[in-house]
Amino acid sequence: MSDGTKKPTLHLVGEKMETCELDRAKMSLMNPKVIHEKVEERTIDEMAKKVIEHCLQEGIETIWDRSEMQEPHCKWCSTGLSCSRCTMGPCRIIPERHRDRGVCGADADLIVARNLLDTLATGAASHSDHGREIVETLLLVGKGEGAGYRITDSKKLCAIAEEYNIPTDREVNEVAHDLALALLEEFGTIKGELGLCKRAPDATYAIWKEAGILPRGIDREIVEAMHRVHMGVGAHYGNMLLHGLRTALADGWGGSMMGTDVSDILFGTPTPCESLMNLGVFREDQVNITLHGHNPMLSEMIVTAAEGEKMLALAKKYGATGINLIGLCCTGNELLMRRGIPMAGNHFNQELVIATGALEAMIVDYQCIFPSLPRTASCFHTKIISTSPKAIIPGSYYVEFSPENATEAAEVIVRTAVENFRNRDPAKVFIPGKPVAVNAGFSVEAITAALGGTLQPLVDAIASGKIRGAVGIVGCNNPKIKHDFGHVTLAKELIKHDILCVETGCAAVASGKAGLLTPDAAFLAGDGLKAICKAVGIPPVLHMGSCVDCSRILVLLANIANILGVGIHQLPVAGAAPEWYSQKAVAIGSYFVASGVYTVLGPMPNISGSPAVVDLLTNGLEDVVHARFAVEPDPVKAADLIIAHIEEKRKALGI
Ligand code: BF8
Repeated sequence: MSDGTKKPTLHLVGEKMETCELDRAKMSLMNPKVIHEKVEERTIDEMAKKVIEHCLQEGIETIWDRSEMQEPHCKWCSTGLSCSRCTMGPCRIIPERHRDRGVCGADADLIVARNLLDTLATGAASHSDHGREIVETLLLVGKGEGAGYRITDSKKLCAIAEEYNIPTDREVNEVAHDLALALLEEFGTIKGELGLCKRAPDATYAIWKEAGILPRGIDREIVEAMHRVHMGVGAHYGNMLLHGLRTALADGWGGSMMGTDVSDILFGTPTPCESLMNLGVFREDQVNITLHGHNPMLSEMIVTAAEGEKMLALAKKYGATGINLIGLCCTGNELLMRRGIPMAGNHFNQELVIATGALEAMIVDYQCIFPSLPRTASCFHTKIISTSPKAIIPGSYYVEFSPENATEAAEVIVRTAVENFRNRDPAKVFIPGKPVAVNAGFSVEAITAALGGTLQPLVDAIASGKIRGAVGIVGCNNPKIKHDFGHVTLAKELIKHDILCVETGCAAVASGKAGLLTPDAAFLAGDGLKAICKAVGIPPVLHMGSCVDCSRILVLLANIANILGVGIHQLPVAGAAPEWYSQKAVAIGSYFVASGVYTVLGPMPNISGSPAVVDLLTNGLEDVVHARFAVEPDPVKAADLIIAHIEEKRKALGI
């Protein structure tokens, strides 16, 4: 945490970036047919198609161009068979050349497992460090030093405090102070286990105990994972990957869960709301600001600053009619869930928003932010403003943001954006169309309230077969899968078969852009799910938040399992990450599986160089945690796998 005593100022990091122009002639982009084919193979997002076409015509580089330039990908790295951890190497396993061990003696199984554990721990660290920053802000509020922040949901504060045996019959700030300390303690606790794991059903908890994967502390598991991947420590692939499950559980039932819960305490627990989505949310007559990244600590303060009279007056002085805040990726999901702020899109929309030519500033904190955004922005007047000392981006403008200087920093940032409106070139503005309606805000509390204060009606609907089961569709975009195609096709297939979808992250945004997040989308569902959606007034695909909010899915499953008196692994449910790319997604998929949820991945992880590792993850884990991974890039076939799994679980439960 920064000391926050310095007055926030804005400065350019390094030099302004050179533009990112494509060599159009070399890439055959002078030919409209080539452009059309490229657009069609890149995305199903209709607004994105128009902007991608515009980018190709103008020669503006995007993720898809860079992906093409990287092909063919290294086959050793793609299969996990390369290791560059130490200077005895780097090494590659090439059996046909009799290179079946690295210099240190590690074989294919170990190299693959080490790489995977490293990837997973990176993801768990990212979520958990985000969670820690939120809890540190709660501590400041508890101390009366959290200028600009306050407790918004004191009911949730007290409910969680009670889980930690913290007395609640006192001032909320005192409760917040003690809860923050109890949660921070979980990062390095010597209690031997994480308190939030007690939310799991008894049967699930018992499985973790039996398997030796009950997490002992958030930082501890991540540090131990890093220790195990050092040369000469972990030598058994299975032993290493079991620790991976423990690390993932520390994320899902620890760091991520805190990120969700404490964000709710500080900024409000989401309730159902209506908003708009896709690249059509830009306003030609207003100052447009996108909020991109993950931590609501920053974005909530930007919203407060942008809503103030002072900034509105400044916007008007420069000829704008107002300030239009727009969400992207998980920050966008946080703002949509709690404040109904419109969203431009998900991961692969982040460059396209700049190419609208109508973006005054993109404000970022960390995670999933392309380091090349300042290059894209250099084609326009857009300012990329980075804010976290952990993620300073060359070519961006930087304003250091901390909870202590939040109000002032937010004002500097919004002012910079507003002042940039006068630099917009109207000739470059390209807003591709109109946005679609979405409903969001489905926290566990909101779902429970919509059902009359208990999840029993949902359990009854599942038991009667009106709803066959539920699937958490989560994760990213990946150039190996057509943008949004995996998410949307899978969700449509599942709801057609009366399976309720609960979604987070970029998956939820894909569904939103495709029109699945409205009660009207129930017409695409099977008769049973359609009837429930109509009776309750909910969409067949529920937006449950950002990626740390995958912890909401865990709590939902735990609550359903507790009503039925079973473990999570017995429920007719599944997880899916049809377009995942990130280390964080590996952590999420792993804590889903470790919690008992069969999980189908779209893109294959970089592990195929070890059949033993593949077999452990897709079969062997069944004996350990009663769940496993599957990999199926075709979303229709993935739906078939999930439907078969759900029917099998229903049969076992006798429903
Ligand atoms: O954490 S879904 S691309 S934005 S990693 Fe990133 Fe993936 Fe989107 Fe949010 Ni999650």
